[in-house]
Amino acid sequence: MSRAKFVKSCSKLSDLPTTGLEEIGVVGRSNVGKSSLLNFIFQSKGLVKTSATPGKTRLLNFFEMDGIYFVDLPGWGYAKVSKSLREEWGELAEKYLEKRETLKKVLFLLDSRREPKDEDLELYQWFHERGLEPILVLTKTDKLNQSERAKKVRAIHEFFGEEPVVTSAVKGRGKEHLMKRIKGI
Ligand SMILES: Nc1nc2c(ncn2[C@@H]2O[C@H](COP(=O)(O)OP(=O)(O)O)[C@@H](O)[C@H]2O)c(=O)[nH]1
Ligand SMILES: [Mg+2]
Repeated sequence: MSRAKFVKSCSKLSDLPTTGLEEIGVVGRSNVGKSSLLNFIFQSKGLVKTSATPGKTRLLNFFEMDGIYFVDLPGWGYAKVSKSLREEWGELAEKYLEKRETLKKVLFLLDSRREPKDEDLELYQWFHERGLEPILVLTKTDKLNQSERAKKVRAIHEFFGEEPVVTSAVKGRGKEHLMKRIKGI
């Protein structure tokens, strides 16, 4: 495994890298644990900034590891109704997700302590329709005990029709499973 490195932050589509490397997008609500999960995957403490710095939130942040780009996308807010979700999220993220040809998969993060909403399911289905392969990732599972965790995994499986990868950036849980899914093995 090579060391992960920061590539660039993009504020518009014309900024996107043109190297043709395949990309994995990381999506989910603000605070779900996107940046922490990336640091965990990269085995780095501070490569990905975990505090939502105003002004940074609308950027697409590119990192590279093992010849794959990982893209930390802007998070969408809490408690927004479905209709405004995409608007809130920002045009850049939406256009990127719609059109980017080198984007192959998205890690769709779900917080262990939250109930998935219909709008999450809509987005998940939209990813499938768009030909992306959404991989459900349950974050912060250190906050649940074993039986709560099993129950949560079942509930998500029922809701989305797919079992999530169980992770904890704090406990260092789930990396191997996640990397297998990312690399398609
Ligand atoms: N207990 C626990 N907290 C986490 C975990 N991952 C992230 N957090 C915390 O959740 C908050 C949001 O994390 P961050 O990675 O910045 O979320 P982002 O907004 O989706 O990028 C921070 O306070 C993190 O310390 C985890 O696996 N376990
Ligand atoms: Mg973040």
